[in-house]
Amino acid sequence: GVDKDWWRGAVIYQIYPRSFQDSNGDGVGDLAGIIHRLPHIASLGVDAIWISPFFRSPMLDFGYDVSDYRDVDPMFGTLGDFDALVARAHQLGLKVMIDLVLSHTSDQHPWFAESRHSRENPKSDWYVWADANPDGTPPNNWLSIFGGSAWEWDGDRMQYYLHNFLKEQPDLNLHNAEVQDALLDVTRFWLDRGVDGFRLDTINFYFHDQELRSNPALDPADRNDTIAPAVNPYNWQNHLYSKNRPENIAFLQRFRGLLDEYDAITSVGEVGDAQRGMEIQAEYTSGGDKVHMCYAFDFLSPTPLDGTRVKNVLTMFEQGIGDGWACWAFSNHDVVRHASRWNLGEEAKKLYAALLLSLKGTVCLYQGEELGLTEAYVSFEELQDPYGIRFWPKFKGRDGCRTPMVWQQDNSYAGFSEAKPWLPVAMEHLARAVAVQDRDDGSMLNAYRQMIAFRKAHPSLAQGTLELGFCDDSIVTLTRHIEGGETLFCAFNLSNAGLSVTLPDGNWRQDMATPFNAYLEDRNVMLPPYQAFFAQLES
Ligand code: TEU
Repeated sequence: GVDKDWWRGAVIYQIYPRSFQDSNGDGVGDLAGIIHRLPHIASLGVDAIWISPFFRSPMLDFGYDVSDYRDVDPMFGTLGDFDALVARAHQLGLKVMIDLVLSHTSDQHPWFAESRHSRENPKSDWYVWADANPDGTPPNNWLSIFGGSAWEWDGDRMQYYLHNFLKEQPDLNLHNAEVQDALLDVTRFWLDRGVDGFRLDTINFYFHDQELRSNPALDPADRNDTIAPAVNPYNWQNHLYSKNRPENIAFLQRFRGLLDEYDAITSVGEVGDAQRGMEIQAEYTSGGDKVHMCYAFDFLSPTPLDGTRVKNVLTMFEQGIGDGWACWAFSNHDVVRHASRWNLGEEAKKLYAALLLSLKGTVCLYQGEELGLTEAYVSFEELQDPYGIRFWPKFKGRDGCRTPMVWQQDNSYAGFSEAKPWLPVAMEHLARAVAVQDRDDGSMLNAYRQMIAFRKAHPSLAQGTLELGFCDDSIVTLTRHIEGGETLFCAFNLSNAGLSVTLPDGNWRQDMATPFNAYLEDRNVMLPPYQAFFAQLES
């Protein structure tokens, strides 16, 4: 039968389609390009792909502004290409997850055109409309993540509409049951096309407070820049009323009910909440009747990831997640690549990969992470991201992690395209191209392959119980155990100095199938800089 729990502990590879592989020479990646490169992804040993949005879109937020949920943007191909992609991925043993953006649409979506037209049309209540204050100002103090008020004046309706992101991304009103029905129909459309799961964009913004109460200001000590960069005034509010409203639970249950009509479908919700993170993540993923996984933001923040922080985050999840499930990532299309964010050298990158792939939960890798790519520099003249353009130069935007994937070194556009790409190829990435790393046993790429295989060979890593051992800034030790199966001891040296730790009691056998060279001296685990150690308990 089908393993309906395949997603528990799976490794998911995130594709940003604009920048993965161009097949038609327009400088922008496409679905046919992804099909061409699926063997590379399969060679990593991952379980699934998550493709960032490829739906019809004016591309003001590069696909996160959808104008037709049921079609592929011509820039990316056709529905036929999508069907071919699913078929090929399945042949290669890869599940396919797509990125549903249900919280808002593009202002070019026909629903919005109709809704803004008048106050009395069938879709007049499909978005969040509100009158101005008597002095003409917006209804409350809610802010857009991308800058300024979250309210935009519409001269036709003579009302404000809500947008948590760009003004061209109006928020849908999920308090309206017809809107919920329409979004579930969209979901069904893709389930019927054979997808295996969904990444749900900004599920925390599905509902807003219907009384439109203003958000309280945050005490400066409680500011947290994991969601928005510190220069953004959005960070200075507690978004109590604009997100994560109680009505979300019932909608997520409806959504899950639909998924459960199909076989072995999964969902990972983007549940960022700087103030109530753990509580919301547990709430949305527990009970088996809402989303399957929460996409954890804790390791996406600029805060350096030392051993103490790893321990604190893992402890918080152990205590807080209940029967819910986490999905971890170090990098994605929104944040500075972690190699640069944490200033990691080659050995450190491998060590952090091993740590990520040893975590309890599900893991997302972002395209190029397996090559050890650093953040690319994109000049203001070349910048495409509206968020970066808004806050330049204090925040340089998200383009530095969205530059083209590098496939070959000896090609001006790295084998990505025959035309000038929409964002420049980073010259310093060329020596890290897939073709170069493929032939080098000691490469980053092969270290990722080895650690993914190691995770597969040791189910205690993805799904076992987690017991934290000695941890400080430089070292993390964990014991993992799976019922009726192995017990694994893991030690990670996150520092540039040699360290040793003592083995826990018991008879341990070192497992050498990793890219590391730690060793035992009696009961001392000797860990050279940035090395990891794994051992199994002998019965
Ligand atoms: O991001 C949601 C989100 O909260 C963003 O503000 C994110 O934290 C920010 O980009 C970090 O720099 C999702 C998508 O991942 C993002 O690409 C979209 O722009 C956004 O939703 C709007 O759909």
